[in-house]
Amino acid sequence: MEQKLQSVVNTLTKKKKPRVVVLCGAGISTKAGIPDFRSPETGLYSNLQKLSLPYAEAVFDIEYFRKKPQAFYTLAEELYPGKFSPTKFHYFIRLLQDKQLLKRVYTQNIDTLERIAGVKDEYIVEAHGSFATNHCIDCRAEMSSEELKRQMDDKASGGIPRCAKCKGYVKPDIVFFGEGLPARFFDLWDDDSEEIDLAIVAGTSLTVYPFASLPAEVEANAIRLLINKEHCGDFKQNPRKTDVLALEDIDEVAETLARLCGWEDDLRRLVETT
Ligand code: CNA
Repeated sequence: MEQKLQSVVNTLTKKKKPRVVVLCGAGISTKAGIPDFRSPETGLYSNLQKLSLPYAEAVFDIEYFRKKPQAFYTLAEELYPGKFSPTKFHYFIRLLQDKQLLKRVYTQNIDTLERIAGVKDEYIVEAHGSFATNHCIDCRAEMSSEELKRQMDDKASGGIPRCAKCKGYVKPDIVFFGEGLPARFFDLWDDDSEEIDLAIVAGTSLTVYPFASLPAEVEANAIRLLINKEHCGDFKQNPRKTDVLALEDIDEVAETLARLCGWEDDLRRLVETT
């Protein structure tokens, strides 16, 4: 592993002002206790029987939500931010920011753990939205997170947040299947994709588009590092000579990378004090 990571370590420590982009998914948060979608046995999709869904993805399908919002809100209860703490890998991203190497982190996650680890807004693109803001799915009126949570907790009234104006269902601004991604995602990627020295792709099965197409759009002169238990996406379909594969536990790879870069103490300090 250490030998494999050498080109990555050289880029991080020897190159002048390297530009690092992190592209990540649910796998970076499994160690925080949040299940991913597709890991066999532990993933959400294999544990959704209790929601009686016609198919697993229905829980994040906007048309299904219109008919049966209960399934999403049962899951939202489990995933709602505030219950979880960042992992070592989240702090590794923060370390990249502190060392002024981070150009951007594009995350598919809705758990906001990048923010909680101290990564600043300007560096984060929440490609699939987050729980930070909420809107009525009919009239688009905004609802504060406090009010959303209050209505979620009001089980006597059903626990499904409803719009004060039109009584439509309200949902957090998480991008469901059938909805578009935020403009910020496309705007920033247009520029960022041309200015990358190292792309760290971590904790994603690279199956949800358009996010899954990002690694293929990283220019040929950049190094791509995949940290994931499975070999997937463009790393499998169109491997490049300079690709680095770390098909191991994400937090362990983060620790190894920090050690090889001489940042072990910095990472430990962030984990212990943030
Ligand atoms: P996914 O399809 O579930 O893939 C996760 C990947 O991570 C898999 O390839 C796993 O093998 C891998 N993995 C899991 N744990 C580890 C680990 N400890 N070390 C190494 N590899 C690991 O998830 P994607 O993100 O690719 O799918 C996109 C969906 C998932 C997005 O729309 C998210 O909104 C959605 N999601 C987000 C969260 C969250 O916010 N934490 C949780 C569950 C699902």
